[in-house]
Amino acid sequence: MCLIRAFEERAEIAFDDGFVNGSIHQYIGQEAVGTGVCSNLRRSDYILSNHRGHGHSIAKGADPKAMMKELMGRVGGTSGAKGGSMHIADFSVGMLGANGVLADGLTMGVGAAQAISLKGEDSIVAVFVGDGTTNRGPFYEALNWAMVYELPILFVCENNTYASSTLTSSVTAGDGPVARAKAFGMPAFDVDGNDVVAVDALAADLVGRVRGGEGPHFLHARTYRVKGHISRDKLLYRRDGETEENWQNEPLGHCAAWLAENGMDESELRAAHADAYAKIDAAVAAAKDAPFPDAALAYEDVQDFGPPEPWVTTGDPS
Ligand SMILES: Cc1ncc(C[n+]2csc(CCOP(=O)(O)OP(=O)(O)O)c2C)c(N)n1
Ligand SMILES: [Mg+2]
Repeated sequence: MCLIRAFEERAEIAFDDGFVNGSIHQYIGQEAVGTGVCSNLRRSDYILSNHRGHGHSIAKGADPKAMMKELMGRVGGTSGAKGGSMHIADFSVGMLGANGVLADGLTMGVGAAQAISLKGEDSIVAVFVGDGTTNRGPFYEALNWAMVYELPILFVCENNTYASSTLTSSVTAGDGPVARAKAFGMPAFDVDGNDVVAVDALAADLVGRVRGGEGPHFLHARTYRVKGHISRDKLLYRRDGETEENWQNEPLGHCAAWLAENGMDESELRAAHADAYAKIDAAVAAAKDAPFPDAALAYEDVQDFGPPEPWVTTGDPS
């Protein structure tokens, strides 16, 4: 969680300083979800992520140095500098990709789970999806297909309260994501997503059930997007004091209190933070030092069907 927090804070500075093109969606305030879930996965398991994917990638074991290079479009980036912040992937650790198209990770995750099932492997897939995205059609297709084929997949809904500038509750009918998952017959559970110990415990249970052949499960984590939707967001749609109130319950502070209660010395915690920032500062320096890729590489990794067929008309269009 410290590493994710440090990455997101330094990424924002890099963005503000003009080193990152496009936009970045920060995971600050949600670190407990990705960490609690991924700490229960094996390297041979897979995750699919969304547009807010830095935290998921780090939690699954992607190298922050290569990720920072990807954000800055440099040689050595996780996707060869062609993806950027929203398209980080690292197959070597089972991170099958972040995605800028809402809900696409769900359907691809179902595809990965189907492949595992067909091959008879014991890996599982975890897919991260935002609360707002549960109002998109592919969410339902994915849940339905996963249940019909009893696939080894854990759906993780991160309910951070907002979909861009919209309160998700104001555009969502019915009783929310857990009820919707249960409507497909899928076992679905709710947890305080700011409490990493609680997320870890629930994820351990559900990952065990999925791996044990009990089919798809659904984990709904209540949390809060402390930062704006993207880094430039001025949060003008929030009421006064809302962010500050929610900051009181952010997951790193929550976890620090739990660790103190359970006997961890404060100096150890400070050392963990210092270590995380040192690692990320080194990643930023390495990314700034790395060259931009050769322009000719833009034509590699591109599907090429050759020149287009000549246009054939069948007659007079009138
Ligand atoms: C298909 C599609 N529609 C719209 C968008 C624009 N968009 C990007 S993020 C977002 C809100 C997503 O909210 P949520 O699923 O709650 O995820 P969060 O950003 O809160 O993590 C929208 C509407 C998109 N990327 N893809
Ligand atoms: Mg959301």
